[in-house]
Amino acid sequence: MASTNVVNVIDQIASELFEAEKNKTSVNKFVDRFPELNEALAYQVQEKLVELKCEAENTVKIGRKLGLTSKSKQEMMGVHEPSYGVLLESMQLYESEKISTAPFIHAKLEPEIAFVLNKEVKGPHATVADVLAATEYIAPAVEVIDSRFQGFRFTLPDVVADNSSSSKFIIGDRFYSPEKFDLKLMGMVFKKNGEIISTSAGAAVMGHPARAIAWLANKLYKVGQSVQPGEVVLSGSLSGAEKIEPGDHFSASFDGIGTVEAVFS
Ligand code: OOG
Repeated sequence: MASTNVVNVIDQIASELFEAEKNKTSVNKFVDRFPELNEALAYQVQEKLVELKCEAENTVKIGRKLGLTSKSKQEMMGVHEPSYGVLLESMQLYESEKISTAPFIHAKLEPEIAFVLNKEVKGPHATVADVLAATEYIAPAVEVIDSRFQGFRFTLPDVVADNSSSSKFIIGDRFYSPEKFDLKLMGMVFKKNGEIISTSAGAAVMGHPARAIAWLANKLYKVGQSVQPGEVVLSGSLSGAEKIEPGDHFSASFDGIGTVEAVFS
């Protein structure tokens, strides 16, 4: 049973993060104000925040995202462990629509490989092979991340509480069985306004993008959960995140599975 004090801290942080997103204002890191905010408590804040968002947006959970699964992202953010967050139906956007930057605080874009599962993946010893056997299809994706923290500055518990900087995501409309591909060697070219901004391969994500999902299943096991059939999972950025400005046109092309594009206004 959580003590009243802990419940108050969870509610307080969740509501400040909820208001920050709604009002497009950023907040300071919470670890300084709430020294008790560790990773485990932060995941409880995340759950509360997701509850508030589901209620306010009349939406439902459809999957999870991994964050900070690549060296380039860990170095960029100064956080050296992965995190996960929850994806909601209201976060999904489509390639054909122009995305307004108006609701964002200081959004960035990341190229990722999306997995859609048709079987449960359960820890504590889930492997890459278990994830691949449970994957119905993979697809190219981009994630819009938008931290509620000033200057994108946070510690691991802060970013966990903030639903791992989740904002929006787009999944390309062609789907492939993972069997035909060696996902560690899958090349990726990330472009902004026609210029290449980074190149990478699947192995940038924990050596294999499916390893990020195995990590997620093993992490969820500790709180009595698992990755569920039907869930969409974004396996984490293959490269550094790129700032989004109105008028930007991004594309992420993956060897063999095609390109996903995102246009902003
Ligand atoms: C945390 C989320 C990073 C990824 O794929 O690495 C992330 C952040 O950098 O704000 O989603």
